Amino acid sequence: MNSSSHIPLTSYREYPSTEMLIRVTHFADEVHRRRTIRDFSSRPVDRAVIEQAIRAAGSAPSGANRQPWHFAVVQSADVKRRIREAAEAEEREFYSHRATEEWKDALAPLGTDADKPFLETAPYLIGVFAQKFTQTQDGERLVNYYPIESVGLATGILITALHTAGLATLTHTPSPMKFMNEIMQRPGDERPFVLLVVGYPADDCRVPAIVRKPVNDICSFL
Ligand code: IYR
Repeated sequence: MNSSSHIPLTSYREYPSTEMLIRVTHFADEVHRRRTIRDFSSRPVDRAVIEQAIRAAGSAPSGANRQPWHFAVVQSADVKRRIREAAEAEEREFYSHRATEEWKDALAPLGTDADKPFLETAPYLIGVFAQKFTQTQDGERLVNYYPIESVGLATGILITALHTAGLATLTHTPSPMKFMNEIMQRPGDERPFVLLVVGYPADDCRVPAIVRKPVNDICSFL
């Protein structure tokens, strides 16, 4: 390995094994409190909180460290209205034609439909985009590796960071999402990954009674 550009690892922190278990259990409890919501309050949120959450997302590992992500943060009521109109048009198609009966049956417990008022109510919409290419300083176009996987990892950290801050999210995926490029002014070679709705839950917010798979059902030790 060419180590000329390597530096000592100074940021790593080890914890005593008892503390290790306490910390990870606390973290697991904390993230298990997170719920995806669809009833948002219009209460404003400090932009600095959004910036720090995005900074956290930017720490995700990525293929060849290309960091192939862009987060388009929408606050403007006008832009939100245009996004809602475009998303609802796609969703109407989805619910009336595109979705199979099997798919609609799977969604029934969530109680979703083509109306997406939260796209205007919530204080922030974050369009997450995956960059298939990186433009170098001298105009060269490099292909990125595992951009979708990398952006998925960054989005997980973003959702967790917002949850830690006391905010709620909805991972909204109107399908297709290509309208996001134009409305959010992103280049055509960026792929919209998710439209993250961010804010406080409405006072009367209700969530579906879902359960999470127990740990023994989602892992195996070999
Ligand atoms: N995009 C639609 C449908 C939808 C699809 C899945 I998969 C979900 O987990 C939830 C909804 C909508 O947002 O209503």
